Amino acid sequence: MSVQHLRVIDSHTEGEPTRVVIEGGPDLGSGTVAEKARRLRDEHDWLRSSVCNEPRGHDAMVGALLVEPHEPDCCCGVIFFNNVSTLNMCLHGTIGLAVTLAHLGRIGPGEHRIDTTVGVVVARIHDDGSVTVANVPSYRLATGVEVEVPGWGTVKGDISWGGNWFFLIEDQGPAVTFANLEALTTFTCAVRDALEAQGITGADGMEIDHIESFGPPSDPALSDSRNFVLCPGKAYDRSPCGTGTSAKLASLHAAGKLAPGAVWRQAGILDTVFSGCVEALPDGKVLPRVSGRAWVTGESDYLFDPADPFRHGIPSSL
Ligand code: PYC
Repeated sequence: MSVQHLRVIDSHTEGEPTRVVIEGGPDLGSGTVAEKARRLRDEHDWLRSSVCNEPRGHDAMVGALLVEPHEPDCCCGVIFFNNVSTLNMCLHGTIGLAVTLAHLGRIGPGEHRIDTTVGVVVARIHDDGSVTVANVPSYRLATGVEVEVPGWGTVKGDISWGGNWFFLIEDQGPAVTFANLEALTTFTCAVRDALEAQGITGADGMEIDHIESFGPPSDPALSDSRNFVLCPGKAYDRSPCGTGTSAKLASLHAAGKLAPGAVWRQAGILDTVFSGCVEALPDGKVLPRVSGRAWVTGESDYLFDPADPFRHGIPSSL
């Protein structure tokens, strides 16, 4: 492999990190972003591991590789990934990407189409620097789904798509507070394992790889609900999770609890907030729009010394 270096820009979106690779990625050939993502996963996993895993990264890191878009009129394509694998979509990461591209002077206020693994999303950069992302069409696949979770009993939830597959749980398991991070991680990992063991999946057998637990807001003046989101692997989302908020909006709409255009304020475990609303689509799905803020925190050049046994990262134990 002839890689000399990678150039990355770090940001965080409401607490959740995004590391955008702007230079030095491998040639992923032509085709759709989904095809390029498969090639990245199957043939160039060193990039994901170098960016997200120690010693450069950590378990909560989300990476974003800029690629040529396939869909027309897009400013870029992007492949998201984390400490264990590529991700379908990442909305906090899209906000981080938009702020990063603005920091580089490549885009400015206004709307920008971005080609992702699961479809085109549109990021609008507002004059105050906040970003609204019109996500991919989202929907509730099933409600009241029961899963037997060893040690926790029967857990009931919705299965919804918001760019990733989510199992949404309300008022079950440990209370959704920062003090309960460890118990929430244990609980949601047990739920995810049980879903897999019992063959409960998203559409087309796709794995439900995100588990989202909801509780009351810490302050109803600031948000409508607080969540804890377990990401693929064992790290939790420090932000309210944009695809998770989209899945929640789709579930609320399907339950008749969220009218088109009405605003839902979703707090994450750090009590930072994404606000969102839906537009109803003719096929029964919804188009979620989710807003949040991101801040650029650093720029780095990564060096790859052939003598360094960990130049491509230490595999995550999670
Ligand atoms: O914001 O969509 C999101 C997300 C997915 C995984 C981590 N964050």
